[in-house]
Amino acid sequence: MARKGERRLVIVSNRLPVVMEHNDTGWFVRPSSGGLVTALAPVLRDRGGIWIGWPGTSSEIDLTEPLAIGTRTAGYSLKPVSLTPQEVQNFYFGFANEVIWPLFHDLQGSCNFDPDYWATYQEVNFKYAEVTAETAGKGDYIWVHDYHLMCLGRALRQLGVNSLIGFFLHIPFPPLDIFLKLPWRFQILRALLEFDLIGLQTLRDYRNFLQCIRAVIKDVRVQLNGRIATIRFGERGLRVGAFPISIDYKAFAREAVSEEVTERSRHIHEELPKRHIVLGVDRLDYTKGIPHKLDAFRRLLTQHPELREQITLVQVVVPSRETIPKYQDLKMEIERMVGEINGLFTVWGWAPIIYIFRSLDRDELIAYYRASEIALVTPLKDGMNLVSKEFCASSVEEECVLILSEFAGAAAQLQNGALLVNPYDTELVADAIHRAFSMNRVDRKYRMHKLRKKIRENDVFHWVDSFLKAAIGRDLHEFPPLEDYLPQVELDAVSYRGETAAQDFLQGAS
Ligand code: GDG
Repeated sequence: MARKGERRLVIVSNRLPVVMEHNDTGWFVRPSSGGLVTALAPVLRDRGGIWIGWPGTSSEIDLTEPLAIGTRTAGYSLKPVSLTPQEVQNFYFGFANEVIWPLFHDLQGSCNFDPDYWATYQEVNFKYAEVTAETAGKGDYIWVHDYHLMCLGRALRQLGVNSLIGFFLHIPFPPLDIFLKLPWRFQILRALLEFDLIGLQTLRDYRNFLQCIRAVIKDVRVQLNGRIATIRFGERGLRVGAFPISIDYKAFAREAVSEEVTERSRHIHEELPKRHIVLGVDRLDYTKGIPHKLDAFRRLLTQHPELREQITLVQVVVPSRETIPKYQDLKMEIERMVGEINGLFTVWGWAPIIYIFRSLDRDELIAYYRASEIALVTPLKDGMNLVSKEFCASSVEEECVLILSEFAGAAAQLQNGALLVNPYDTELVADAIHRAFSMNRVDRKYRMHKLRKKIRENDVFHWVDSFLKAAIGRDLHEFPPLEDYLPQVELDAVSYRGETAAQDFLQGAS
């Protein structure tokens, strides 16, 4: 139990930061990868806290023991939310991934606005709210993450929770003309107004959000105050700001020079002697622009035959959402293109593309970062993109070049050192690879030094600190350190109205 009056950090996200796996001896837990986990795990590991989310398996299995083991190793407690297969289908694969994900990445043509998805989305948000209301104490700070849980603040209020609640959107917020396509545009914005602080990745997202609020919600007053805006709506007042997420810079820089990583990175280069490595690391997702990138690489080899046998694209694609047909099609498209380009240009002893379709362990990932001369990060749209920052942090010799899409949130911070490209302009991307390949050492060092400084000064702890300062005027170090937690968290009761509140919520939001 937390000491009386002490504020704890309660994180709520769609998934817990672990993957449950089964083998002959039973269930076990391993940490999962992904942007959100990479960003928040170091924070909670240092300070402890509670993480609420779906454990990724069907509700019939008793997860108490494996999760307790996960808790011991993770340094924070995990609280599961159970979802039925039908809920996972309509809420996660349906509303989150077929409606909000494509729409918020400006791809409205890929949306499936199924009203059943919306109904389940609200029900599931209410489920998360019930677990959160049971778990969080009155003084705790509840920090909700991402597009799966945009109605959670509203559900919590209807359950009588008066604590301060923050929300951070990891993906972009779309411009008004795209957002207006959403059939539930009013309900989503209205629900978001129940949070006390809304954090977005960039100033572009922040401006889009405010424009949507002004256009869709009547009688709302928006007061701009530098990078933070105050919204007044009836009795409520809340704040909105841009808080660019980042990485644990020191950890990447430290691990990059470890014996293990140095050895692995040397080995990668020995396998590709005297060749420049161009690295791509992307989740399997149509927003990451992988086919466009492959097309640009084909153009480069066609227009600059002198680069053949001197340059190799190592493209890591991390499996993701593989049961969705659109993602299966994308995988086939990528593999067809890789096969075609390799078939066209390969000569004895050199293939232009090394394609890896699996998740790498962390040391291996950092070894690839360290071994590569160029990183090619070209999403069509991305909330931030942590890979670009991790590559720079791991580039300890400061001799590498980052090519970055201007549509990644990271471009706002990294524009002075990276070569910015429009990922749709494959000729421009090919030129940028050529430029990076030919860049002299002084320029490379100058650019990478600037990039690393920027990321070092704006690391993940800075991100959490600025969000919490705006939320409750506290620094991260003012939350109790890990040793102040007992293994089992005792709960403060909250005013709880059960069924009636669930019905109010559903009626109010539909
Ligand atoms: C969302 C937003 C936003 C990747 N491959 C491996 C691996 N990873 C880790 C990387 C990085 C993370 O996954 C990917 O983060 P991104 O930011 O690039 O992208 P999303 O997963 O789409 O994340 C994004 C982010 O949330 C945070 O707010 O930046 O815009 O879409 O940390 O290192 N990790 C390991 N093996 C891999 O093969 N161990």
